[in-house]
This record gives sequence, structure tokens and C-alpha cells, in this order.
Amino acid sequence: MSEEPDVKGVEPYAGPAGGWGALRAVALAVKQQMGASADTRALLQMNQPDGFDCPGCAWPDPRHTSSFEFCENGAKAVTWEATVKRVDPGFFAAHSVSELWGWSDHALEDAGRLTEPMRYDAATDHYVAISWDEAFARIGAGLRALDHPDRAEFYCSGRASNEAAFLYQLFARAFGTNNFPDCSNMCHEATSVGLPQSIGVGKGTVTLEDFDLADAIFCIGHNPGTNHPRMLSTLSAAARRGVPIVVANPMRERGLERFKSPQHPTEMLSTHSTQLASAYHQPRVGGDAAMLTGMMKALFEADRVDVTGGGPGLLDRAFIAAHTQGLAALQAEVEATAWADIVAGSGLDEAAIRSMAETYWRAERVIICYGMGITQHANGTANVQQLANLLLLRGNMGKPGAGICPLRGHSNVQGDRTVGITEIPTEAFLARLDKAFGINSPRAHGHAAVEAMEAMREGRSKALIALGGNLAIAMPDPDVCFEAMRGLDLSVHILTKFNRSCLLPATESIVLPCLGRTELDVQAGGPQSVTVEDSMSMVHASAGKLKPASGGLKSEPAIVAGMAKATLESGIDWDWLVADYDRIRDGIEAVFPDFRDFNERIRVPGGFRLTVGASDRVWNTPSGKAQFLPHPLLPAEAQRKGLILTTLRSHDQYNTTIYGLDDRYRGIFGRRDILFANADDMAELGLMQGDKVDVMAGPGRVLPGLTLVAYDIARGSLGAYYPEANCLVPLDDHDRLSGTPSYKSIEVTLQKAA
Ligand SMILES: Nc1nc2c(c(=O)[nH]1)N[C@H]1C(S)=C(S)[C@@H](COP(=O)(O)OP(=O)(O)OC[C@H]3O[C@@H](n4cnc5c(=O)[nH]c(N)nc54)[C@H](O)[C@@H]3O)O[C@H]1N2
Ligand SMILES: Nc1nc2c(c(=O)[nH]1)N[C@H]1C(S)=C(S)[C@@H](COP(=O)(O)OP(=O)(O)OC[C@H]3O[C@@H](n4cnc5c(=O)[nH]c(N)nc54)[C@H](O)[C@@H]3O)O[C@H]1N2
Ligand SMILES: [Mo]
Repeated sequence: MSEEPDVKGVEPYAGPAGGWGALRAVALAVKQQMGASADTRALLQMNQPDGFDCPGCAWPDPRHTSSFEFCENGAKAVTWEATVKRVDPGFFAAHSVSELWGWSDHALEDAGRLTEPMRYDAATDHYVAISWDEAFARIGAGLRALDHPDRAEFYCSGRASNEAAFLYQLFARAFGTNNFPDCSNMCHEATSVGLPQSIGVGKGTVTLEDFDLADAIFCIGHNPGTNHPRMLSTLSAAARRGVPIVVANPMRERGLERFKSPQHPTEMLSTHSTQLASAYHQPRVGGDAAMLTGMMKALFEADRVDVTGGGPGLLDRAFIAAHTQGLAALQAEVEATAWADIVAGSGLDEAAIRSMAETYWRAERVIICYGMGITQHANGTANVQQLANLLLLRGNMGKPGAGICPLRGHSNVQGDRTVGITEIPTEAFLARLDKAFGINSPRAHGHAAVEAMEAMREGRSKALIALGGNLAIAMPDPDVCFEAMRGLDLSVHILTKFNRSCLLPATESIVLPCLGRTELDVQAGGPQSVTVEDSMSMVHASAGKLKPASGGLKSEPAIVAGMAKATLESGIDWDWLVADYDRIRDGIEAVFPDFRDFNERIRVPGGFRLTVGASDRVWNTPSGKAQFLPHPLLPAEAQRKGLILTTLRSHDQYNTTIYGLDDRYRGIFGRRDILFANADDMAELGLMQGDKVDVMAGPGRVLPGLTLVAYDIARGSLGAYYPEANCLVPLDDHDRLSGTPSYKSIEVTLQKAA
């Protein structure tokens, strides 16, 4: 990269992940958001037994009872929420909606915390303050005016607690719809759809303790240094034990290569850092299906050689016989796939794939971790099921130290699904919900995120209630989403911070400010705690301690209750439920047997783990067995030509929330208008680092004026930041099985910008 021309804001980063850079970044975030006299005690209450759950990622904590575990991006999430900046009625008087539209996403959220309920006034083009009572009355009137409950969409982002989400789905179902688009639909839906068919549960099977017992770990398509920074402590402990960590990622990510732990005084004070990946493979973007097929092919070949030589073979035959179905079909499919297609489709050479397979079969206990690099493709569900196939071949499911580990996104995205945020509820669940609350839930399936946006676009849905999130920006195809949302009769956004989705006024648009995770939540029955479920199915309590950003805020459960009361005659005593969240938890327990003794068990520090059948080799599939599910390598996957763009999170962002403009580990500072490309590809196209290019993905789909940066990324692959690149993704380009948008495999061409 040294021969590449200098470009402003591009400076390759030589250090490890973590280290002093992480501490400096936190100090800066504290100063910028909380001011010089910051009360940083909040940071020390994060993930403590009597403190609050980090509003960042869903990576678990060591029993949630440990000493403070430093996490740069967790700290940024907290300072962003605990900021001293405010957007109050004066702010909205000073800035019209049209003016705010011109602000960047960073500037919009950086303006601060919402303080009062606001309503859009079309006559002046300003948001104006209204009382909570008026806000609820208007929402109730708007919902009742719809000619059918299915004309409303109830979006849920993954920050909502179990209590808020449970009450929210109860409200929507009592109202009469199963329309629950949620952020999972854009994230791990391929997991939620794929794993139940394979192993009978749509969640990961491992716990944190399994990482202490694993003897090989695979990290495929995720970037923990940025998105799950506390995972680096787990990975470095494994690396220090000599456990091979095999990475498959088109891009070199520093957080998978080297880590200097801020927890480790000796490491911090020395030049030493821990090497993480023992092998770093760079398949092309979208090359995982071919790579995984290749690993299985190599395994079957080596197994045959071993058996022919009189050995026991490399497959776990006892496990396969007792616990699985469908091996023959998988094996036939894999063996019929030619190495030439595997190599062309993956962008890896045969030797590299064979070495990955060998590390896999030499280990007795293997964990595969994966993220959006696997799920956000047209074949996301197939990818997830291929991971399960690979693990099942050697019995790496449901035994200590082995299993599958989807890295979930939002801190409670998994819990929200567990407590009923789903557009495809089971009859058993609805029957229990109806019995517990005396309602008649609708049976017809509802809309997931893409379907919801299509329904809004076509005028079939006329109201959107959003519990958190920034739907219009998170979804593909902003032009379509913006128009769809502007055409609504009613839009309601329940948020901590104002964002662009609020700048798409419907006939009636209301923004309701809520308490964040860090803040003290006092209801009629006294101070409350909520619960969340992490990526490893651990449920624990979270209690904010900070003084709320404004006296005008309500908690999410209280807001849901207020909307429900103003909308429905349901016979449910919403005020009674919200006065003491123990009562909501009793309701959750009444509907979900797995939450037995809920209130007692969350009072134990560290909480409890929900049952995950596959962790105990109980397969809740129709056959009662784990299923091998073959997926042929499609011609399009085997013969990828041209350039494929993937979309990335920077180190200074939380989804659509842009904390700042740096991406330190990738060597980008103060800008986001970057296109990462392979130097050989650039040379072939006659382009150089620093050139400005337009990225085109079909007629009318252009992301103009990105600056090219030569990066260590697989041939044929490009990377650009999310959400800026969402204009390149058509709304209907998604995995047909799960609806997950193909954010990570966009076919593009480049043209030098004028
Ligand atoms: N600080 C911070 N934490 C977060 C978030 C955040 O935005 N900021 N977001 C949260 C949420 S909602 C989620 S879902 C998770 C997301 O966490 P991740 O799953 O880590 O998500 P991404 O950053 O989108 O990208 C993942 C990685 O996939 C690689 N990749 C891209 N395409 C491919 C491919 O085709 N194959 C393979 N093998 N790899 C590929 C990229 O190079 C990148 O390293 O993080 C959560 N935690
Ligand atoms: N191109 C591309 N697009 C993607 C992705 C990608 O990798 N590439 N990733 C997808 C993924 S994995 C996801 S999960 C989605 C994210 O989609 P969303 O979950 O919809 O988006 P966020 O950016 O997480 O939401 C940010 C907003 O949440 C609000 N908020 C923060 N804390 C709270 C709280 O405690 N309560 C409430 N009520 N509101 C709060 C703030 O006001 C903030 O503006 O984006 C998806 N879009
Ligand atoms: Mo996500």
C-alpha cells in the first residue's frame, strides 16, 4: 500500500486492536458528549449485577457478575445516550424539518436527547411540543381510524427490553395484527429461519464457558473488534491457550488479527499484543457458500482415505447415526460439486480450503462464530445451514466446547423475538397469550420488514409505530422507503434521539421520547428493572441509575401502555401492569413456560439461561433429529464475475447512529465517502488510490463520488459504508427464504467520477 498516493484522511493503522487507542477514544467520547464535569460513574455500572446492561452489542458477560470489563464501543454507546446535549422544543423551533433534512445522520443524532413528545405541524414545517395525553389521544385516534388493524405496522428495533417488547406485541395483537417488522429481519433472520430447520432452534447453542473448552474456533463474516469488542478478551484467552482461530473474511480486519487488552496492565505497558487469528483466509465477498462446500468436500475425501486405510474415519458416525438425518443427500451434493467451481466461487485456492478443513477435523471441539458476512446475502439461509451441516458432520453440536455461535446484533434483539416479536407466531403461543390476557389474537401471519415496506409503498399499510430504530435508513432502497413513509396517515417514533426516519412526515407524525437503558426508571410501584437476553440465551436484569435526560421522558413500557389505553377497550389493566414490571414478567411467564419462576430467577446475580434444546442434543425438528440440508452451489455462486460490493460498519458507528467519522482500524479518519478495493483490481481498471468513482448497481442506482482506497480485500470485492450504500440495494433483493436483504452482495460497476 506504500506506493499508493497519499489521500486525505487515509493512514494505514499499524497498531493492535484495543490498547491505548481504545482508551483515548473513550476519553474523547466522554468529553464530547458528557462535558468536562462528566459523571463517568455510569460507565462503571455497565454490565454489573445491579447495574444496567450495555446498550451496545449482545455479547454476554462473564456471568454478568465480573469486575468492570472495558469496552470502547460499549462506552461510546453509553456516552452517546448519557450525553448532556438536548433537542428540546427550542431546538425544533429553530430548525424546520426541511432544514434538518440537509443535516448528516451524525449531526442529527449528535444534537442530543429528545426531551418532550413532539408533533409535526405541516403548516409551519416544524415539530412542536405536545402533552403526552394529546400524543396518546392522537395515536389512538389514528389507529382506530384505519379500516383494518393489518393496515398498521409495529416495528421493533432490538434495544427494547423483554418487558417493553412483550407489552408491545400484546398491544398490537389485542389491536388485531401480527405485523411485526423488526430489525432481526435485516440481520439474523437467516439464522432464525435456517437453524430451526437444521437443529430445531433459531439461536446459538454455545455459552461463554464453551469457549474455554473449544480446541478450534472459526470466525466467519463478522468483525468483533468493532461490533463485539468484548469478544476479543474471549478470543485472546483462547489464542493464548494455543487454540487455532481460523478467520474467513474478505477484508483484513485488525480486530481479528491482534489485540492489546485494556484489561491487561502488563500488555498495555509493554509492546506486546496477542495474535488472534492463526489463519486468515480472504474469500471473495459472497464466496462462503463455495468455501463451506469445499471444506465439506475435503472432509469427505479425507474421511474416505482414513476409512480405506482401516481408520475409524473423520465423521462422527455414532453421532450421525443417533442424532441426524439426511447425510447421504448432503454428501452426494457436496461430492458432485467440482473443485473448479469451489475455487472460482470462493476466490480461495484448493490448498487454503483443504487447510481450513484439516484444522476443523483435527479439533475435537469446534465453535463456529458468524455474523452479517454470512446472513446478509440472497443465500443467507443456505449459508447458515451449511455451517450447521459442517458442524454436525463431526458431532460439534450439543457437546461441551462445541457448537454454533451467531453473533447477534442489538443488545436485546434475541430477547424481543423470544417474547413474541414475530410476524409468524405459532398457534401454541397465541393460544397461551389469549388465555393469559383474555384477548383474541389474529391468526393470519403478518409482515416482516421488507413486506411491511412494500405494503406501505403500495398504500396497503397506512400507519407505522416504531419502537426504536431508524427504519427508513436501515432498510435498502431509501428512495422507495422515503416515499413509502411520506405516504402514511400516521407515523409514531419512540426514540431516545431524533433521526432521519422522523423527517419523513406522514399526515400525522409524532415522536415520543423514551428513557434509555442507563436511566433510572421509576413507576408507581417504585424503581424498576428490565430484563434482556444476550446472544447466548442468558437472561438477566438491567437497572439504569442515571437521572433521566429530561423530566418529560417516559419508559418504553409506559409509552406502550399509554398508546394501548388510548387505542383499545381490551379489558387489560395497562396501568396496573406498568406500575410494577414484576407483573409484566409474570405475564411473560404465563405465556412462555421457559420463563418459569422468572421474577425469582432474575434476582439471582447473573440471571439464568433459557433452554436451548440443541445445546443438550434435543432436536426440536419435525423428525426429532438434526437435519443435514444440502444446498447445491448455484451457477451464479460458482461463476462470480465482475465486482461485488459489501457494506460495512465503521468503528465509529452503531448501525445508523454515526458517532464520528473515523474508522481507526481500517485507517480512515474524518470521512466515510470511501470505497475499499483490491489494488490489483484497481490497476486492471486503470484506477488509483484517491480516484473518485461512481458506484453503479443498475439503472438509476448510483452512489456518486466515493474515493478509492487500496485495501487488503479479496479480488473482485469492494467495501463501502452502511447506510450510505443502501441506495444501491433494491428492496426486492433479499434471501427468498428469510427476507434478509442482500446488503452484502451487490453487483456493481465503477466509473471514474466526472
Ligand atoms: N459498535 C458497534 N457494535 C455493533 C453494531 C454497530 O453498528 N456498532 N451493530 C450491532 C448489530 S445490529 C449487528 S447485526 C452486529 C453486526 O456485526 P458484524 O456481523 O460484525 O457486522 P458488519 O460490520 O456488518 O460486518 C461484518 C464483517 O463481515 C465481513 N464480510 C462482508 N461481506 C462478507 C462475505 O461475503 N463473507 C464473509 N465471510 N465476510 C464478509 C466484513 O468484512 C466485516 O468484517 O453488531 C452489533 N454491534
Ligand atoms: N447496508 C446495510 N444496511 C443494514 C445493515 C448492513 O450491514 N448493511 N445492517 C442491518 C442490521 S443488522 C440492522 S440490526 C438494522 C438496524 O436497524 P435499526 O435497529 O432500525 O437502527 P438503529 O440504527 O440501531 O436505530 C437507531 C435509533 O434507535 C434509537 N434508540 C437508541 N436507543 C434506544 C432505546 O433505548 N429505546 C428506543 N426506543 N430507541 C432507542 C435512537 O433514537 C436511534 O436514532 O440495519 C440494517 N441495515
Ligand atoms: Mo443487526
